[in-house]
Amino acid sequence: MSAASFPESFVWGVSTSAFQIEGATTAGGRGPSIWDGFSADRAEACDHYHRHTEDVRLMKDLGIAAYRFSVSWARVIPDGCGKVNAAGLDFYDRLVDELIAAGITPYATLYHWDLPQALEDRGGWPVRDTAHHFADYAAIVHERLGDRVGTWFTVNEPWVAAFLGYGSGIHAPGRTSTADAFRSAHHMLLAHGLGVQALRAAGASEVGAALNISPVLTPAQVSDFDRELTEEDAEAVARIDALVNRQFLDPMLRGAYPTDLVPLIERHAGLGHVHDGDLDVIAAPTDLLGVNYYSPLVVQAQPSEPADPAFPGSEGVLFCTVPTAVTAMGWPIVPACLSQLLGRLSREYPQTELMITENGADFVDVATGDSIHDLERISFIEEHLRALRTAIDDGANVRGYLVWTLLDNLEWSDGYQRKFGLVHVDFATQRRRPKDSARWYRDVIARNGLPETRARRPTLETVA
Ligand code: GBH
Repeated sequence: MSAASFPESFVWGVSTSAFQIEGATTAGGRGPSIWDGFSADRAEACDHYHRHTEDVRLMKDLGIAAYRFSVSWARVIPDGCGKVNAAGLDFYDRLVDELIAAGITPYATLYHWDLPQALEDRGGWPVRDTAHHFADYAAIVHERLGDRVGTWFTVNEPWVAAFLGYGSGIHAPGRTSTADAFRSAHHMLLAHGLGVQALRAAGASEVGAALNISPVLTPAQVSDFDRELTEEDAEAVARIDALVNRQFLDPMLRGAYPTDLVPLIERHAGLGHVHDGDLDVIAAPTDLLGVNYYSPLVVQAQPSEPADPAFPGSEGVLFCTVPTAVTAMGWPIVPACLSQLLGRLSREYPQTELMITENGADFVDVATGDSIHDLERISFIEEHLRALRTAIDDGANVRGYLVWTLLDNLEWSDGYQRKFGLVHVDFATQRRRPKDSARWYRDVIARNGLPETRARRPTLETVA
């Protein structure tokens, strides 16, 4: 294997999510979801519900092997439980057929944040029943697609859905209760476990979850991972790591909450919502861990700092900006964190095969005529692929890499201004145009490896 090539069986692809691309929020019998009215922008998104054939063709042109999409719960079961909407299932049925005809393996995610509004009206994720409704929904989707979809992700990034949706309130449903955020997190874990059981019982071949795993570092560690920490900084790092990462990894993969997190959960939410036996359900064996990696969280101890509502218990922890390159959203670009993260997961959870289920970045793209020059995106992906290659050399078991994302889309609370796509979308006309990064990624896939020469970041002049 040359320095820039990947294992022969390596799986290349892209990821999307239903609410961010489908649009058609009232078409074909879909029920409302918590996100429909939450973002200030109209939810027409990429109108993928009507344009899926074109979008599958775009993916075929990229030469990808795998496409991870999410299923809209409210399209399949408009009230979240009870009556099934056949037209909703028909949509995913057609999509899967088209993917297979294009030689693309479908990977389905069952929950990417778009809870049916009807279930939110009954209490949402803070309520335990929601986890049981999720398992019923999982079985229904599997019944229709399971003959062609082999790989299933239960929940996507439960930390974000619980702590931004119910804690800080910057995501739908916009509630701000720390107790509810912890309860939501537990019920999403339970939904995962019950979902795994339901999918296994139905004969699913592979199941897992996709987690946002953010390495937590001090500013000094960003340039030197091995830097010794003061006791205070080490404690701050461990506290944030427990909240964001281990709160989900440990129950799923070790059958227990991290011992350093339990007192915090108890203080904010009690433990009454954690029933006997739940952790056995949550720890049902899985086949694959989806890793969504964007950037590290950089923190240091700072006694006067108040808690950030998205990170309960973070009093005394300062979230820092560091002098690295950043994406347009201001997220630090630290590709080496990806190697470090994959190494850590391989050591601490060795039984689990890994897959990068999301990695990508938003930048302000430069258009010249019909072309869209997104060298910064190329460089971002390239550097992360080099870091991934390093981790594989060091023994990490990584099946593949999925770019976030195929299309410029509806970026949650940030709306349409954020551009994460390999393909540009003109939201006035819905015209799609592959960016330079799409062509570059196609070449990477075709040669199963990186080009010999690195992409150069554009200079300030070319961006202006
Ligand atoms: C992913 O989430 C989503 O799965 C996807 O739908 C979305 O479009 C994509 O990223 C781009 O945003 O800023 O304090 O919350 C990524 C979520 C963002 C979670 C960065 C951790 C850092 C901490 N991650 N975030 S904070």
